[in-house]
Amino acid sequence: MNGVTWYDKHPAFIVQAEEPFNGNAPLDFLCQEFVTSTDLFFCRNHGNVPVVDSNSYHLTVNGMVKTPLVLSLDELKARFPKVEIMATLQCAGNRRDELQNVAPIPNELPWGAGAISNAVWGGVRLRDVLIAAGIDRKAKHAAFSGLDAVTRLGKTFGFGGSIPAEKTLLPETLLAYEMNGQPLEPIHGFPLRTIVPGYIGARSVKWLSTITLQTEPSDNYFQQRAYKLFPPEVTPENVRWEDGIMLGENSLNTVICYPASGDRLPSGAVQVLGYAIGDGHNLVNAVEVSGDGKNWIGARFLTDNRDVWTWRLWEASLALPAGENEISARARDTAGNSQPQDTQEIWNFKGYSNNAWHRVKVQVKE
Ligand SMILES: Nc1nc2c(c(=O)[nH]1)N[C@H]1C(S)=C(S)[C@@H](COP(=O)(O)O)O[C@H]1N2
Ligand SMILES: [Mo]
Repeated sequence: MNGVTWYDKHPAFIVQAEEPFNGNAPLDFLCQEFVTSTDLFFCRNHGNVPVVDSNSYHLTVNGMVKTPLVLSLDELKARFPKVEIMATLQCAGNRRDELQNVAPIPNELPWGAGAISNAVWGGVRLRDVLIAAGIDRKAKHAAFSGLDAVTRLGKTFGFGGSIPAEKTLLPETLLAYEMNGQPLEPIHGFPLRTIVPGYIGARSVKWLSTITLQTEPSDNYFQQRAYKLFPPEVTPENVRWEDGIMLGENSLNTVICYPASGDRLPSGAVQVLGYAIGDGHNLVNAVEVSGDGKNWIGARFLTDNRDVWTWRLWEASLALPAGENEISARARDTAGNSQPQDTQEIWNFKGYSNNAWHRVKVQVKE
């Protein structure tokens, strides 16, 4: 694999799977940039990367609207004002590997803590498009469908999912055609994707083909089966899919990006670096770090952005004794929410939403 770069990704990019293509930046790269460079932005795909011709491409808006729309990319750009929003995408499977240490989670990617990245998205407000189509106030959900081909349960279909109608009308929810000032890369959804700030990455549907306004959530596999949360006692054998919670907003999370587990560090103060992300409604306003699980110190935020859907990078300096040390990090938000201490209580058989305190074990030299 050395020397091979996939989809114009950085040589340091860690490829989790080649087909479908999944990968992320090393954590020490990730925490160095507030806005992640596109070549380090994580990729999460469930099917192929479709090659879409932007000249013949069109977006369909249908369902509970007065005037269904079929828009080319040029029409979309000409009819609606362009806006830019900075938003962090996090896959609900971020940090699954720690849940897999509690009990096996077969057939799911063993994501570390790198399935998250931050970008500036350019596009039009979904709200503007839905107002132009005349959204019916009885519509409760907007269902999105992509042009890729995913096979599940013997059927092949485009990846899809939905968000509540209220979220479609908020100014941050976009139909994005640009990422970090450039047209979307094919791997990130060219020519158009949804960006749903504050929500799990799965609702930011790439290669967007259709938006359908309806009374119920999407019937797509990725809304009805995958990306649902179950209690720890539920297994693939006894699951009743309709009982799961459809994931929407992110959960409050923080991760130590540097040092990494297994690092051998010189004696003296250790600089600890990481990211924190809120639940989509409340701002993360405290990150605490500990070397012994008892004494905690406050981290310093390195970034000023206070949008609730944008991550915050932080730094702390920790004095550690020689020998093995476990560094822990935890965050709180302006509503007083905190994170669960351990992975056991939040383990779930699909491996989603791990937001337990993050821990790394390091060796400090004499
Ligand atoms: N059409 C389509 N959209 C998709 C996906 C996909 O497989 N197909 N994956 C989703 C998931 S689970 C995540 S976390 C984000 C990842 O976006 P990225 O690959 O641009 O980082 O895209 C979402 N949109
Ligand atoms: Mo995801």
